[in-house]
Amino acid sequence: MNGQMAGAVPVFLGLGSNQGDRLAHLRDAVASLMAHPRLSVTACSRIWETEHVGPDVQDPYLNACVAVATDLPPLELLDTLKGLEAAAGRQPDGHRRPRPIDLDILLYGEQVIREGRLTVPHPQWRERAFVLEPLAEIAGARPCPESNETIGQVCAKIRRKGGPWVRPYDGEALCGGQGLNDEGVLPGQDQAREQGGRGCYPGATSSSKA
Ligand code: PH2
Ligand code: MG
Ligand code: MG
Repeated sequence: MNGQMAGAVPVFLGLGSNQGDRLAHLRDAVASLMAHPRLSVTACSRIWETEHVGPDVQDPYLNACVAVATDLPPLELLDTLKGLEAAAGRQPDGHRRPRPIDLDILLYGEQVIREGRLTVPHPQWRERAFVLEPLAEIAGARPCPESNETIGQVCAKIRRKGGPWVRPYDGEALCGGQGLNDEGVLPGQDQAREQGGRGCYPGATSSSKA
C-alpha cells in the first residue's frame, strides 16, 4: 500500500504453517499482505517454531505475527485472508489438518467481534504461547481487549505456566525490516518497541532485529 489510508485500524494477524516449505509459505503470505492495496504491513515478529497444539499428532508449526494497518472492515479482511490461504493451496475444509498457511485475525483495533464466522480476539489466544510469544514482540504494551492486562503480561503468565514448547526459529527473519513500507510505525507499536518489543519494524537495522 502506498500513502496513508484514512481510517486505517491497527490489526494483528497470526501466521502459521506446518505443511510443505513452511518458511516460504510465511514469507509468501507477508509479501501478499504487503502487495495488497488496502493493507500496510507495519511490523513483523520473529519466526517461532512451535509444537502443534491439538488433539491429534501433527508436525511442528512455524508461527509469526504481523501488524497491519487497514481500512478493510473485519469481514472483508477475513475474506482477503481466506483468499490468500486458498491461493497457497489450503483445502477449505482443512481446519484441523496440517496446512500450508493459516492466517488469523488476532486483534482488530480494540474491537470485540462475535460474528458467526469471525471471533476477535481470536478464540483461546490467551492460552496459546504460539500466538502470544510472537504477538508480544510487536504488541507487548497494548492492552488486551476485555481485560486490564497488557499482551506482554498475558504472555509472561503463559510462559510461567509452561505448556507445549515454542522456540525462536533460527532460520532467516520473516521480513527483516527490509522492503517494508516507510509510512512510520503506529503509536501502539512505537510504544511496544520502547517497552521491549523485539520484532522487526520498518526501517529496523539488522542489529535491532533480534
Ligand atoms: N493452529 C491451530 C491448531 N494448532 N498449533 C501450533 N503450534 N500453531 C498453530 O498455528 C496452530 C496449532 C489451528 O489454527
Ligand atoms: Mg485460521
Ligand atoms: Mg489458527
